[in-house]
Amino acid sequence: MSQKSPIKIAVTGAAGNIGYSLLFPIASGQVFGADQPVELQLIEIPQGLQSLEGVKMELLDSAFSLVNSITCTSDGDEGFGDVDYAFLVGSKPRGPGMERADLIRENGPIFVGQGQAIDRSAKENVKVIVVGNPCNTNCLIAQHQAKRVNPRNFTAMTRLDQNRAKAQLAVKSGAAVKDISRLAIWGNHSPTMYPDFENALINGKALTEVITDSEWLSESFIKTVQQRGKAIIGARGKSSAASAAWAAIDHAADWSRPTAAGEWVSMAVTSDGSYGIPKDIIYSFPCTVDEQGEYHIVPDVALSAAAKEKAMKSAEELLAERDAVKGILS
Ligand code: NAX
Repeated sequence: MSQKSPIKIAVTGAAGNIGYSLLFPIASGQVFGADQPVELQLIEIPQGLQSLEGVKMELLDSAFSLVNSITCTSDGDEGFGDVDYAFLVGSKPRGPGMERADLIRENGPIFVGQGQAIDRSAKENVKVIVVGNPCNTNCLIAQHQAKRVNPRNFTAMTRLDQNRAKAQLAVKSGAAVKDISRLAIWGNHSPTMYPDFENALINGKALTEVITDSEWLSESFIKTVQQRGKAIIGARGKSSAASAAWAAIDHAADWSRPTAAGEWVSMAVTSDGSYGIPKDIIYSFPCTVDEQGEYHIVPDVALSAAAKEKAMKSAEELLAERDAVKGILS
């Protein structure tokens, strides 16, 4: 039997908490298929390289039959060289007393450099998944630097928010997570995101007919999803890592295969002006993916006045973030 050609996968921040949880499922074939060999190109800042060597040793010790090679580097051109997928995970965490705008300014230059390296060195059809926060705006920054790559190929991750929302709804309704569909996240990966329960289904039935506690849905549910990251830090003393890695895996896997009939996946993608959301910001919409691995924003989703207001509020936040980094957008 002839073997598939290997695909090259770059992961930045590969020695970090999310990186550590992300690399093993990728190496095992759970993301790109049990017959798909991979070449891992792991990128860290120089201070992270020693720890990254340890991660490489563990990957080797797992004896994954699909891993053809593992490169550890601080050089963007080497790390992104010829890659098919790039997971941009590495960025500086928010420090004590730091405002969101400070974080955006601190991390912006990282994504300028990585966008430029992707432009010079990655495959033209590379698929980029930005996880490092503030992920929507970091994605926008990198996208602006990589003019050779189709802007559609830059996406940011709101899948963790979708997964969190589905899990909350499953607990509340007593249904299984798999029975909940069309739960989409709108907007920014931030506390302004809007988890749209109005269009969600449980076993094909309107979710609002199954969960009739409308106050819980419009207040407690939305807040819980919006604040879940903070709650995890409060409980664990560290930010979400394994669940974030699994969400990145879901995002990548769902971008590489057709979406199940009737289902939607949340992806932060370049706005084309749908639903009145300003064009060219990286905004999370309900999407479907076709046979060719192309995503499409789901058209004609009915949004109530309250939902539209929330969706627009998150867009306004993204416009303000774009404004904060306009000096580094080319
Ligand atoms: P860690 O601090 O554990 O790891 C980050 C790693 O990135 C470190 O090893 C660091 O050396 C490396 N790094 C920093 N700058 C780099 C650069 N310029 N090039 C390459 N590597 C670099 O953080 P971790 O818990 O792994 O989180 C990573 C990012 O994901 C953070 O920005 C975090 O806020 C973000 N998250 C995003 C989520 C989402 O849903 N989009 C949820 C989880 C998480 O909060």
